[in-house]
Amino acid sequence: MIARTLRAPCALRLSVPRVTGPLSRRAVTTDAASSHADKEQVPSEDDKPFEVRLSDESFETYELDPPPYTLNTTKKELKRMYYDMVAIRRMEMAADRLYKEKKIRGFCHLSTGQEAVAAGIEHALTKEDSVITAYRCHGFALMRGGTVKSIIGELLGRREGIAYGKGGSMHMFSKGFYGGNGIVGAQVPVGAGVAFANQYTNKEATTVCLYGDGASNQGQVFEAFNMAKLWNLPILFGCENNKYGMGTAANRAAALTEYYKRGQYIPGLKVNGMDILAVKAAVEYGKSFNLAGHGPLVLEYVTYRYGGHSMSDPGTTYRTREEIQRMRSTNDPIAGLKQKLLDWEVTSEEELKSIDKDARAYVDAEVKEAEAMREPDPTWKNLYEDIYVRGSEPEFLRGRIPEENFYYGDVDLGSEGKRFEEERKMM
Ligand SMILES: Cc1ncc(C[n+]2csc(CCOP(=O)(O)OP(=O)(O)O)c2C)c(N)n1
Ligand SMILES: [Mg+2]
Repeated sequence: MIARTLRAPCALRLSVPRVTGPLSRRAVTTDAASSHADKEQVPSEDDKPFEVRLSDESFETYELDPPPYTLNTTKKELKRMYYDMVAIRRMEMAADRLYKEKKIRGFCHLSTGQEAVAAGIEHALTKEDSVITAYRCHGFALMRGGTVKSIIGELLGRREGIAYGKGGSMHMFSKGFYGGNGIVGAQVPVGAGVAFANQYTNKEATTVCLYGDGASNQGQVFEAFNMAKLWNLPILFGCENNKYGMGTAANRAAALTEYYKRGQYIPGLKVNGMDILAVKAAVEYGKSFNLAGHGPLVLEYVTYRYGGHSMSDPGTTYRTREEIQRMRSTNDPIAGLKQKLLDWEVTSEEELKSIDKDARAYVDAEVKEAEAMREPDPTWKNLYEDIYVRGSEPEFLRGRIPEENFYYGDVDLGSEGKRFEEERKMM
């Protein structure tokens, strides 16, 4: 039944220009160093474009012509990509430490191993475009313009955090970044709504809407697909396939693990999510597809998460240590790009070391500042503020009992902190 449905009629083929390139039906690699460039062709200038050839195994397509297997980039951009991935990883390492020191409480999901997805997507977008993702969101928040200080501050629950310290790990937002969403799959219809808003207001923008392989089995994902296709919304649905959900291998949870085909009537594109260049090329292509009015695409970024699902999961009960070690040592997105930058003589060992040092110094300094932020005052104002957009609060918020009702107009900013303290002592 499924197989028959997937062999959709040719009428569904879209009229994007057919590009010459290798056959689309290949197994996608997760080799992070699979792209090629002739070092003789690499210009000496930092911002002069040159061409990189992607591996034949960068993409697999469904009812879609493949993207070009070449990508124009510059030395400057490649170095920035490297910096971005190093910064994300360093920030996640800081979060890991702070969680273990019990300074970060609650949930914390790290993306170590998946950096090429967040960074590669951002390099294909402008700030006019939108991104929305699930709870594994720290890297996306950084790429969308959040500072390390505001992200770590958020994790620590500080007022200067990116969501005033009230969202925590799973709920970070910034301009053009709609979170950070904790309910598995919930961001997919919301992302379709963002794309609908863009279409409705004639904004030339795409929406990148990410979810996990586990989330892709949610009913609401298919409902969102249906509306997106019906209205031809400019959206790039994207399954970050890191091979596991929460303690469950993808093939134990999904009847069809070819996530790029799961839009059925929506064309799909599977991408090597360990190669930042392949990710950038895919999203650039997807964006032009969206903006040409062809409607949504379903992307699948094939990637891998090194750590557990969250901090409470050692991540080794449902997969072998050898598998993790193999992915780390042979498919790492940062090491892969590093190797290419050296092979192509885009940069020297010394310059790379100094980029590493700069990224680490930036992250470390910001983490230090975040740790020095004071804890928020335990006031009623701080507790009830930001439930509504400031200035649009209703008269009161109901408590469990009438005595617990909170009247916004009643807040005495001077004394309410003290009142809170006194009430707490009386409990
Ligand atoms: C509706 C809902 N069901 C269950 C959960 C608990 N839960 C949190 S993450 C997760 C697994 C999701 O896996 P995947 O989508 O592959 O994302 P990954 O964690 O691998 O990035 C589950 C079941 C939830 N948050 N929301
Ligand atoms: Mg997963």
